[in-house]
Amino acid sequence: MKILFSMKLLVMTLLIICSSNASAVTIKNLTTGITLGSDDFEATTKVDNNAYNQTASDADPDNSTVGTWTISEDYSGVIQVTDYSVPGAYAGDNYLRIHKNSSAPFATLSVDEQTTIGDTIHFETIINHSAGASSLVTLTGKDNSGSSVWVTSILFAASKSIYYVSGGNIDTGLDFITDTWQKMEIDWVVGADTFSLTFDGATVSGLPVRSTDAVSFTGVFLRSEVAGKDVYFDGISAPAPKLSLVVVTSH
Ligand SMILES: [Ca+2]
Ligand SMILES: [Ca+2]
Repeated sequence: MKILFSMKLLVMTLLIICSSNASAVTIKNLTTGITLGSDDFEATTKVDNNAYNQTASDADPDNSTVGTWTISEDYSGVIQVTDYSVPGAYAGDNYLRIHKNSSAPFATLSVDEQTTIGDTIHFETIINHSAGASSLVTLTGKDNSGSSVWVTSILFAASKSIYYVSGGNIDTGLDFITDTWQKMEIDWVVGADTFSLTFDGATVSGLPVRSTDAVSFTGVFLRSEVAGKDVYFDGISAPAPKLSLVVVTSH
């Protein structure tokens, strides 16, 4: 009886740990269940401890759990993994800071190319804009000839409105708050002409893709759009499971 009771407790505890990991994914193929890209920036080799400085020594993300980062920056300090206290990490100690300088720096998380038409791709991140900042978050794929195309682009405008980019910038009706960590999610079925955006729990579906030519999925790139402003990303994988209190009453 006591063994059975202990087993029950163990199973309940495992269930709680599993459920707290359920949102752990940045990029996942929901059809196959395979995680394609994941990073919480806690395992990166170097961390920038300071506010933005373009000549700081390089501290690019280089140790994602899954997927591969490519950083495009003209000065080493422009895109950095940092633990600087402003705004501070959403989870853990570290987060990604993308500063916009006179060039157009961006960070790309590339994944194993997904070529099965009809598979559902899910992307999620926690995002935070400094006041006046704007950003572009784009899922990428390839067309039939193997050329890269931009599948879905979400523009966070300095007006705090969220647009999708498809033959122009079109208001989703969703807004964001500056200096605040908020969750964004994109769901796209490989080959589909529409996608859905979920921001802070509110979902808008049926948004036209930027390019209808994509027949595969290859990753996501993140860009800051307003010179002198920072955009931050974190929580790309879930923090370590929180300790859960399990109360069991015996009769
Ligand atoms: Ca850098
Ligand atoms: Ca983190």
